[in-house]
Amino acid sequence: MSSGQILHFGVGNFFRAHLADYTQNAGGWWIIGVSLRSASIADGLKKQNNTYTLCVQGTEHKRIDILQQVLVAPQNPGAVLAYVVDPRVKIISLTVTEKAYCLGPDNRLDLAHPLIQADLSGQEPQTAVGFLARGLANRRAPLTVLCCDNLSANGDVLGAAVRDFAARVGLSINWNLVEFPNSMVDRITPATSDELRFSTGDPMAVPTEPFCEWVIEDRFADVRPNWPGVQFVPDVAPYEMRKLRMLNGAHSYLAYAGLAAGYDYVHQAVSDEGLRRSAAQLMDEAAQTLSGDLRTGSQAYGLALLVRFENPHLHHQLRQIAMDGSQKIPYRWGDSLRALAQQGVSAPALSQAVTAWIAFCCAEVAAGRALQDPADQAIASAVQGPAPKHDLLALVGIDPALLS
Ligand code: CS2
Repeated sequence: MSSGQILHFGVGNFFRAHLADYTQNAGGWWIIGVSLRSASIADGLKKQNNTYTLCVQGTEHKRIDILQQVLVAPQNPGAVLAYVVDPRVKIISLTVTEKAYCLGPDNRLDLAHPLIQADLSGQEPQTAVGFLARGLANRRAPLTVLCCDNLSANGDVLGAAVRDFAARVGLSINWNLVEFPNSMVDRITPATSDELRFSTGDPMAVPTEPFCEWVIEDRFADVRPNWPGVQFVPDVAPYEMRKLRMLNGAHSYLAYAGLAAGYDYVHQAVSDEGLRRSAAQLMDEAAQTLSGDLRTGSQAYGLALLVRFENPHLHHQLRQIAMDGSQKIPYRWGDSLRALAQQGVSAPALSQAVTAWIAFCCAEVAAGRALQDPADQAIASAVQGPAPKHDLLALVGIDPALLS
């Protein structure tokens, strides 16, 4: 059995239900967590010896005790950098959400992003990309950087972002030592409710579904845990396209259309006949952009997704999924819309989804609610400007001509 340490950026519920669970099942490995911003998760976990209850709906309550410690990067950036360099750390993994990569519309590092500007200026890093680039400049041992966020070609994109950062400040990095495999991650993991905290007696409990999936490009610089159930493949792209375009694509549609219809949770939205039909149609449209076996099996995959969405025990809030639309929509709908246009196929359900997002933005601004989106200001000015639809579509890189 292999052993080693993983340094993990982003200690939210998804990581605690996915990578932490898989790694505990593998045995022999420890995880050092890093919170890039708030201290609340680190503080909460520290009070209970860095352990917590993973509540796998319908099956088990499992104690996860694989975290050695959780660092809060703004409190101790030097310690985080030291771990990036530490040869005992064989893998650095990330679940920091789409927006934390600070990418521009071309999926490259946005060098004008205020946090990236600050990191480039030589201050102690604040971003994952800044920590990686500055740490890698001093790294002498092989390292695998494993991005586990819902971005297309997530490893390639992160690798390019780190390279762009390093090039901008003239850091010299031994790239032969580092691999950035792509990966597809899947496990529906809602936010923790007060009810769950109360019923488990664990303020840091994490609810999740029984289903989980992880497909990783088999490109590691050094040893890795023997994660049970993980598929190691030469090319992750087909799996990642299927998951992003079908699962996440339908999720985002249900979020925007479901909120407009007055629902709070995914299981309610998917039980509405009209919304369910449109979500299924969106998945059918997305499936036409897939290739080979995954396209052949897409109908069964889509049906299984509807069953997962129907799960009434998860209480997965539509508002949680609706967050950060500007960051999610390009991968979830934009890529499918472009692929279908190239095939000359119309996409009414995907177009309906885009319309639902536009309506959601307009409704939130009209109601005076703060948009939970890093592009909140741009969205608000688009909505209040002369051409809301045109300007909102430009924000997510969707050409109006693609919509049916
Ligand atoms: C969801 C995802 O919040 C969201 O945007 O679509 O977190 C989704 O639950 C996961 O990707 C499922 O693996």
